[in-house]
Amino acid sequence: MSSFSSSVSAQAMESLILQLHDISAVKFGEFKLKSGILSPIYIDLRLIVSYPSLLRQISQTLTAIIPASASAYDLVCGVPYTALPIATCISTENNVPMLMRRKEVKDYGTAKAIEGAFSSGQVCLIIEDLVTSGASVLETAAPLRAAGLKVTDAVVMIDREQGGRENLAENGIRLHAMVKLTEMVRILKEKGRVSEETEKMVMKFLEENRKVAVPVPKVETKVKARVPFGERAKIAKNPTGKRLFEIMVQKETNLCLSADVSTAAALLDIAEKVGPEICMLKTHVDILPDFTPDFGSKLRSIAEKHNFLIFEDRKFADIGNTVTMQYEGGIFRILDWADIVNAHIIPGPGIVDGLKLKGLPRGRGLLLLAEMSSAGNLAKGDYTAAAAKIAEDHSDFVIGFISVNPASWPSPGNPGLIHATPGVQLVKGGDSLGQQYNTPHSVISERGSDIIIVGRGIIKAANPLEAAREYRLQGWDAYLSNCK
Ligand code: 5BU
Repeated sequence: MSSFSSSVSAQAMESLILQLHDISAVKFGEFKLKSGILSPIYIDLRLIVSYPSLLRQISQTLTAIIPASASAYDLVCGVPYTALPIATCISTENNVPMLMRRKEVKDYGTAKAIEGAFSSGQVCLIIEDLVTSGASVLETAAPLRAAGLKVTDAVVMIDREQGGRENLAENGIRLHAMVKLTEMVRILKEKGRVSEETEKMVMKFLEENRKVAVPVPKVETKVKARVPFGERAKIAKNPTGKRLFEIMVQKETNLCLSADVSTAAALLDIAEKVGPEICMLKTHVDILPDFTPDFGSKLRSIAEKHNFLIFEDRKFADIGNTVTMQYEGGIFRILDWADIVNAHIIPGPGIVDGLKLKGLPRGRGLLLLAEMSSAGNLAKGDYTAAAAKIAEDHSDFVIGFISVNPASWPSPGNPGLIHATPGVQLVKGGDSLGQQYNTPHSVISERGSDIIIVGRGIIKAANPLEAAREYRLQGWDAYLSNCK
């Protein structure tokens, strides 16, 4: 293991910042960002490769800022691409081996996601140039962790102070930044490089953009010790609910993939690839333009091969008589291939009776929508309590709930019923249409859910299989942490 000392003089730091300004790695003006917004500051640290002396100083400074308490590393890995030369310098100067993460892994089966020699259990320090939300550090941590490496710390040149530190901490990674962006702007102003007016404008911009991040309310509830899934399998009344618990134990996964891809072909493809990582695969069959009647049997054979259940997220919401027809008939014939469906309880318990009439003889299971993940939804309080009551009354068919914060429910409820939660990504936040994300750790170990349902966090990742592995590890670790 290597050891780094910690201390950088204010003078050395100032000199570095001035040099970054000299080479225009930090620029002031009016710049259009990828997101379309106009920014008064632009940072491009790719330029440092053209200034070897500066690159060396940066690497030495990054080495020096690691606190002694977090200074033992077996390996370093830079976040591609800008941080790669920095990581190389840190590696050679400190004689610590380096790893490289491949950004594009074309063939999931054979291509390596990480280049270099390592063994499972070694500690890897992540090196990054600029941290905003922390997402790119997490994307690099994911394959490293999936390969059995420990990732606990990341060292970064500039922290934009836009939630990165908190998001990384949430994922078990401490952030060590050479300089915060606001500090950097203040120093440039002090040294006469920018006017007071520019400084104010940049500070205002940074403050306003900080507000763009979707605030996620702090969860106060703590989960008491869990009944392990294996025990709950014995309590579950419904055969599909029982099987789901058993699969989770056998495969050590509480991950459900929400396969919201654009075609049936792509869905079958991702089911085949990610199948070994999941306990359940969730579909929205009505979004598939190339649906054919053999879709169900094709998906079922993949599910059998990889031992996962199929959950059609149909969200039935009509009177009992109508849902019997919607469940069984039409083009999709959901009853024939979906192990599990879900329903709103807005029509009252008759909807459960209707679905049960068709589903129970086939051994199928039902999840009730007790809560939702989207901002401003109305499924709370008495509504959630009513869902819990209906589930208890029909626990031969109802296998559990779509829920968001079951630890906050007044009663812990029947342990034979399962909780599955959508709105999960490695970083807290949301999308532009009201979706709200919590992390696997927060969903499972703080909010007391059992299954994480992940869509875009996996399917939009550069490498969906690796992303699925990372979610599986995080979800399962969070479950185990409550079992102790
Ligand atoms: P995402 O890409 O991880 O945001 O996808 C979430 C999926 O879960 C998507 O298929 C939604 O339809 C589904 N979902 C949800 O997001 N929130 C809810 O409350 C319920 C379902 Br119920």
